Amino acid sequence: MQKTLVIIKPDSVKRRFIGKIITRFEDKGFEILGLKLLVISENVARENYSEHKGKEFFGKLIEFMTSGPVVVLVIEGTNAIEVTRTMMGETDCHKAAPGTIRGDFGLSNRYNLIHGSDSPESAEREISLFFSTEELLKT
Ligand code: D4T
Repeated sequence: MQKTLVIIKPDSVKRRFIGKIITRFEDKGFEILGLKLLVISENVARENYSEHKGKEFFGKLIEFMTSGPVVVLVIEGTNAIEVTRTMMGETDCHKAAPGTIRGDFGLSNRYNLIHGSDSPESAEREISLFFSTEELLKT
C-alpha cells in the first residue's frame, strides 16, 4: 500500500469538478485518508513546488495555485503514486490521453486541474505540508 497527495487545483474547483475527480479515485478503489478545502498560502505553494524554483513558469504557477480554493486529499492504495499520475494524464492537457482527468477536462498546460505527488519522497513531504498525523485516518 502506498499513499499520495492529490490537489484538486483552483481551476477544477471553479469549474465544479471536485465531485467528478474524487469519484474517479473512489471508483478506482482508493481509500481516502484525509480531505480538506482550503486556499493555499504563498509559502506552502512555493514549498510544494520547490523543485521548479527558478523556472520561467514558477511565478505564474504560484499565482495560479494560490488564486482560489483547492481540495487536498491523501489517498491510499496499491502503487498509488504511479496509478494516480496515470489517471491524471500528461502535464499538458491538450496532449493528455482521453480517459485521463486532464485529457477529458482540460486544454491548458498551466491550468491542468490536478496535482499528484511524483515520488514516495515527494508524497511524504507534500502530505506533511497539508496534514498533521491527527488529521489522517491512518499514518
Ligand atoms: P503537478 O506537479 O502539478 O502534478 O504537475 P506535473 O507533475 O504533471 O507537472 P510538472 O511537475 O512538470 O509541472 C508542475 C506544474 O507547473 C505547471 N506548468 C508546467 C506550467 O505552468 N508551465 C509549464 O511550462 C510547465 C511544464 C503545470 C504543472
